[in-house]
Amino acid sequence: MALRVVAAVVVVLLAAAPMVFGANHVVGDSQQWNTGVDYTTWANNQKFAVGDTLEFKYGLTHNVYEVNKSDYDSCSSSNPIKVHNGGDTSITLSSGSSYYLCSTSNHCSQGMKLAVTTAASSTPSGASPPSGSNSPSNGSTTPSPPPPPPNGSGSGRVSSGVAVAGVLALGLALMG
Ligand SMILES: *[C@@H]1O[C@H](CO)[C@@H](O)[C@H](O)[C@H]1NC(C)=O
Ligand SMILES: *[C@@H]1O[C@H](CO)[C@@H](O)[C@H](O)[C@H]1NC(C)=O
Ligand SMILES: *[C@@H]1O[C@H](CO)[C@@H](O)[C@H](O)[C@H]1NC(C)=O
Ligand SMILES: [Cu+2]
Repeated sequence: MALRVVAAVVVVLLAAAPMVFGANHVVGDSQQWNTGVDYTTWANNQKFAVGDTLEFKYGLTHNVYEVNKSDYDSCSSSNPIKVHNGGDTSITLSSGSSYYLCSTSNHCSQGMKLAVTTAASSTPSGASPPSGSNSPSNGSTTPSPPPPPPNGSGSGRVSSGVAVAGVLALGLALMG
């Protein structure tokens, strides 16, 4: 009996896990994808992770061009990586930076442009390892500890889900 309950709980949680993975960021929140919105400020208040989705909602006079950094900086829409139309565009984020703008008339230069950078997943950027005088002599010294695991990533959310599953299963097993 208890085993069957535990099995059912685990199955349900495993089935639910993919739905937990990846937050959806509605660009501009209630202001959506529009002129007159500061998307730099908006993006600075978001935490983007690999696997999250960006959802652009916009009127049909607008569009979403994915461009490279220099085209983002100069508001050039002549070499888009991808073009989206239709008023509701979802984009799944991969690692690194991506750049978006609206190509309609001068909307981009009026601020209708967005740069998104996902959180670094493993190695911290910058800060090269110290060299020379400070390094310990080799041989008897213990190896330096491994870098801490990244937090706030999708895998972290999944493993916390697994931990919750374990606690629930244990509780049910003790009660049953
Ligand atoms: C962006 O694309 C343009 C046109 O293909 C190219 O000239 C430019 O070097 C690219 N910039 C970057 C940062 O990749
Ligand atoms: C100590 O490390 C340096 C550089 O990492 C290396 O050149 C040297 O051979 C090492 N010495 C010993 C005794 O392992
Ligand atoms: C990761 O942990 C550090 C220190 O524990 C914390 O300052 C940072 O905000 C955390 N990052 C995320 C994305 O939770
Ligand atoms: Cu526009």
